[in-house]
Amino acid sequence: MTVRRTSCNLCEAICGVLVTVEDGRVTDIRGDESDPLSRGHICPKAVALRDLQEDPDRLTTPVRRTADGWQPIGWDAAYELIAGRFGAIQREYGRNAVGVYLGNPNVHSLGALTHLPAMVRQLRTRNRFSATSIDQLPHMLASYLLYGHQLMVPVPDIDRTSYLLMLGANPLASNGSMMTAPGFGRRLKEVRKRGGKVVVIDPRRTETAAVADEHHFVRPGTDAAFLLALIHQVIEDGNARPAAYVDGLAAVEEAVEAWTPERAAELTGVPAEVIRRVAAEYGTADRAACYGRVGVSTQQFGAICQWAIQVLNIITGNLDRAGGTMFPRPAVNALLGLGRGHIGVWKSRVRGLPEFGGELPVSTMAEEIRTPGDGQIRAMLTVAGNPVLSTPNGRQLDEALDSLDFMVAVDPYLNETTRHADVILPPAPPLEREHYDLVFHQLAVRNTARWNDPVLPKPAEARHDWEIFRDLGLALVRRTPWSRRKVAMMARLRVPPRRIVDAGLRIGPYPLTLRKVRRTPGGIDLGPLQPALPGALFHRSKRIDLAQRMILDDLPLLDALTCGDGELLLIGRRHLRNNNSWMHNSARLVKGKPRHHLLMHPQDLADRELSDGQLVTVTSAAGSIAVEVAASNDIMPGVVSLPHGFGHHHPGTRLTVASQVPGPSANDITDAAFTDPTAGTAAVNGVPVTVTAA
Ligand SMILES: Nc1nc2c(c(=O)[nH]1)N[C@H]1C(S)=C(S)[C@@H](COP(=O)(O)OP(=O)(O)OC[C@H]3O[C@@H](n4cnc5c(=O)[nH]c(N)nc54)[C@H](O)[C@@H]3O)O[C@H]1N2
Ligand SMILES: Nc1nc2c(c(=O)[nH]1)N[C@H]1C(S)=C(S)[C@@H](COP(=O)(O)OP(=O)(O)OC[C@H]3O[C@@H](n4cnc5c(=O)[nH]c(N)nc54)[C@H](O)[C@@H]3O)O[C@H]1N2
Ligand code: SF4
Ligand SMILES: [Mo]
Repeated sequence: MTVRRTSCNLCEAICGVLVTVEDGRVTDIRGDESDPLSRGHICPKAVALRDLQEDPDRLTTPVRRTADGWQPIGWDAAYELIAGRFGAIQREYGRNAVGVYLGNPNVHSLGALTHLPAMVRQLRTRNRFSATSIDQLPHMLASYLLYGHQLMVPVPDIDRTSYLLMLGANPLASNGSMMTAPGFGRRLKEVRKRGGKVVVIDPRRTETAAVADEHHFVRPGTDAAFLLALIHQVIEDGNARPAAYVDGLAAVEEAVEAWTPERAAELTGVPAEVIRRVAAEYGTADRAACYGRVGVSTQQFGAICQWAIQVLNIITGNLDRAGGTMFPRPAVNALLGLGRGHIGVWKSRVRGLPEFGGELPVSTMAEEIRTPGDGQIRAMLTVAGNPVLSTPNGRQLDEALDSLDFMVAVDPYLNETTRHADVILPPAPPLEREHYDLVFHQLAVRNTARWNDPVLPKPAEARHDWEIFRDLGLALVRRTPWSRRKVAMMARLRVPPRRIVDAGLRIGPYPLTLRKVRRTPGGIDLGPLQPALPGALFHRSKRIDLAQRMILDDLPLLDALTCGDGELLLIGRRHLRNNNSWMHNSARLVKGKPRHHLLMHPQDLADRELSDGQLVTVTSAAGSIAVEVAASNDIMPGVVSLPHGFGHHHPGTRLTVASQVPGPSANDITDAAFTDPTAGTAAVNGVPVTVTAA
């Protein structure tokens, strides 16, 4: 029996775990007290690392679709087949005829971060999509505009703050996002124990709202009005005192002039006196942090919301001070590995939505496959993504994928999306991998560094994800004519992740090497966050300009907001034991009470003569689904809540446990046409729906 240290990569909390291995099998997984960031915290999903390892449905060799069903294929034969087919399709229809979707687990894998972008670059296509545009794009846009780099994202300094204002986030279920703070619940308790205050703004009285000092319902999609009114009131109270390196306050003052608390109250449902009081408390707190997550990103005015949150923190002097919002300084600087960002350099072919950071909004993916013409997508590569369940109007995408000439998936499961593939390449599971977290140290509330050796050996015939990207990349490059760049790229693809991490540590801000970090397997503590401005800004001027034209020009769009009498708006939710679209195949995680119900206020049920538990039809502009409804006093009247990631009832998948899990896919009724006008982010929250008896 041995106990090995690693960290859980299933969510952004990156908890340290101790894994007990007996005779080559995992027998126990628990929290690692020696991890300076997670301090022993884990959640019920950690044990699923073992289920992933042992799941008989998990693919362990590449497979190819044939007339006789799925057949194993050798790795090299698979790479040649794929490079050949992609090449032929691009020669015939142009390079944009191959599309790519990169899904969420890529950011949780070292090998994907070090080797996937280089491989994708070999496809030279502009039809690139990822989960970003149904997730954190507005955060990245705000950071790009204000701080000059898309990943220079400040995080609440939760361990020192005295006032935390949270919108559209439920870290007690999600364990925190764009903010790596394992043990979020305990950290919130500590804020309150220190005499601090936690305020939650959410259309549902969430698990997080239950442990906060205050919770206020907000009408979905109207947070921008609430935030502009806060800024208005902070300025009116004389509490706007931005740092010397900040410009544009006068333009902001003018832009929010009409956004009085009374006007915002009418639209948001948050009473004017609450807006006034929160503004006063926020404006005078000695250390305050405002944080907004998925609920204020994947909604119609997500870009305005995330800009406004930054503006609120900046003008109250809370950006870059202890207990406010701060910039992490990780041992490997992830910002250097990624461009600063750009927006609108090209537009999507059919609808003309802007690219961001080289990717088009995922809401345009199905139409780019289905609409004939020059530049139409005829082949797709998906990597660690299940967009049939996770992107708007999944049914339309399901049909679109079926119409492709060729599709490849890098994925361990034959699921709702990968069932459309011609070839599936399964990477080795997390416990067989080495890991250093490049992304989430960049978003962590404390600076730490940690390397994980693999817990279990990888079978000889299995491949790590980085090896798949390397070999597929090489197969693609080999087909191009000789050039210096070709030789350099081939050399680059062959550098293993650990060497990239070592180099990153050596040029990083601390005197570290991979060897030094490995000596402390529980992780090295590099201390609390430190002030970094204005020096760390990527703008050459070393100044922050609040008055971003892109945002200010779109503020008048908010005039279209209404109080929406009689309307129902759909929002999403997460549960501690679910993980997006892909962990329902763990029997241990899915057991217990069903959690797919549509939550609805008793008054809304009564108005429609519906009753608790009844099967109802939920209809939006995109389609309709049938689902059981559950009465809840914790949801705002006029709002219904449905989790995404369910709907595992497609034929041709290999998901023995998940296919028994009840519940439809929420994204069968979210609408690909409903996007944030500023940046094209999918608005999956605040979708107008009707609910009737099924
Ligand atoms: N309605 C609604 N829709 C949403 C959201 C919402 O709140 N509401 N949230 C959105 C958000 S924030 C996100 S991030 C997206 C996520 O949506 P996706 O990007 O589709 O990601 P997942 O649903 O996590 O699907 C993960 C896929 O990767 C595979 N996988 C798991 N581990 C690995 C691995 O290590 N390597 C590889 N190659 N594959 C792996 C799984 O089998 C699965 O097919 O969903 C979005 N969709
Ligand atoms: N257990 C678990 N953990 C996860 C995931 C998971 O699927 N399961 N997914 C991971 C991923 S990919 C991500 S991106 C993060 C997301 O992390 P969070 O953002 O914390 O995710 P949610 O729990 O969906 O919380 C979003 C909240 O927004 C609220 N909301 C919806 N619409 C609005 C609105 O218009 N205004 C306001 N103010 N609130 C609104 C919802 O009611 C919900 O409480 O979680 C990650 N962690
Ligand atoms: S909170 Fe749970 S899922 Fe997230 S890293 Fe920790 S143990 Fe894993
Ligand atoms: Mo996400």
